[in-house]
Formats: sequence, C-alpha cells, structure tokens
Amino acid sequence: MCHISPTSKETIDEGLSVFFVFGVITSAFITHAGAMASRSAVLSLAEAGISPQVGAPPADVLDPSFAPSERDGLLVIDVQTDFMPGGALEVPGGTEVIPIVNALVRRFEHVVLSQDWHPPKHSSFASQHEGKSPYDETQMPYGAQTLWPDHCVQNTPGSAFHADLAIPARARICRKGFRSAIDSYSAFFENDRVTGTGLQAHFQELGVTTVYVVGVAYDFCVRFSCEDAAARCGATAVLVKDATRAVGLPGSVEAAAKGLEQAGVRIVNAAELRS
Ligand code: VGL
Ligand code: ZN
Repeated sequence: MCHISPTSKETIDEGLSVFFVFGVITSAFITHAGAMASRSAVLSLAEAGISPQVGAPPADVLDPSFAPSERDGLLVIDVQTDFMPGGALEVPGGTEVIPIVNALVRRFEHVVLSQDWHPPKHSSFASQHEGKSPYDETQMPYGAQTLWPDHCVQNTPGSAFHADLAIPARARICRKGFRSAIDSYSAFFENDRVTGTGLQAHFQELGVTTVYVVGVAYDFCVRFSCEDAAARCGATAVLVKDATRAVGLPGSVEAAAKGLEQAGVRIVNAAELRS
C-alpha cells in the first residue's frame, strides 16, 4: 500500500496515554478519550466494544484451494442492520451476502469490518436539510452529496453488525462517517477525498497488498472502497461480486461499474477465487 500517513495506533496511543496520565477524570473526559481513540483508528473488537459472534453457517461456495496469504486482506463493508432489509437504508437482498461473507471470513487472517458510524444529525441525513427528501442530492463544501434517511447512528441497534455476520476475535473495526460535516463512503478516505480513516496505514503495517472487498452497498461504500484501494492506495483490489448488493438509485449501478473498471478493480464471483 502507498504512503505512510499518521497511523491508527499512534492515534489510539495518544488517546490512551492521556487517559492514563490523568487517572482521576470525569466520565465526560473518558468519553472524549474514547472518541479520540476512534477518531482515525482501526480498532480491535474490545476497543470498539463489540463481542465476537459466530453468525450464520457459511455458504459452501469457495474452492478448497483458495488460501489467502499474509499479504491478502478481507474488507467487509457495512454489514449493519440499517443496510439490511427492514433497516432504515435498506439494500435489497442485503442479507443474501452474509453466508458468502462468512465463508470468506474463515479463510482470511486479516479481516476488517467497516462500520458506518454517524452522530445524530449527521450532515448526510436528509432530515438536516430543509425541503430535502431522502435520496435527493445537495451540495456540500466538498462537492455533491446524496442525502440519506437517518441511518447507522452511533450506538443504536441500526448501526450494529447484523446478527448473522461472523465476527472472529481477530477482526478489526474501521469506523467512518463520524465527523458531522463529512460523509464517508470509502473505508479509506472520506467524501472530501482527503481525510483518511486509518485503514490504509493499517493494511500497510500488516504488509497487505491485495484487498478483497465484500458487503454493501455495491454502488456506494463498496464501490468507493474498491476504487480507493486500487487507484489511491496502490493495492490490488478484488471485488467479490456475489457477496455484494446495491442500493440502486437512478444511474448508480452503471456509474459504479464504470468507476470500478476505470480504477482497475478485479471483479469475480466467490466460486472463482483461487490462490
Ligand atoms: C452507505 C449510503 C450512506 C453504504 C453508507 O454503506 O454504501 N450508503 N451511508
Ligand atoms: Zn452512511
């Protein structure tokens, strides 16, 4: 992966050392230290307050020879309740990806789950823009922005990972979209295209050079994560097509296909994966 930016660990350590130096602190400050730890960090499950879960049985789709190496990472995008059927921003067929994702999760040592993680009143919510409805577009200082129903609000049931998703203890969590003024589709860079999430540094520290991407939504967070991995981070990006589903706004699926091709993202079905 390309350039080294301030690492997620440095950011975590900063937050934690402040925490330890000031032994007697108010609970508000503890919250603040927690917020710092998640600012630009890729978190362990414990740091994110998430328990491992077994999830639904894995699909039997992978070729036995597919054995990811130390240099391969799996990036699972936003398999959260609000993006699943019945959720606030539902992706049709979203739960169908889960058994395939779970099969992949078992094979990879390096697994990162991205988590859309908005404060209440996030600027990407249509509810914060007078006269606008969900799925309208608006202009933000950083460019055009689609407006969404309120979704994935931090620490609400809708922001939790789906109960059927396998979450092994070794998984890491990459939160995005937690700055009120900026949305983040990509798990690498927010929508201003400048602010990093810490994921690039995380993969770089591990020596990961190929990123396999699955999850939702194909036409937004999956698309931009793949494009950034390939075009901005110098990784090989492999999108596992049958392990993703689209929101499907007018033109969004076509735009995604074009963008992915231009960025040089490899697209395969899970059963085609080989080492
Ligand atoms: C997403 C819209 C808003 C996604 C996240 O995960 O694709 N889409 N926030
Ligand atoms: Zn969002």
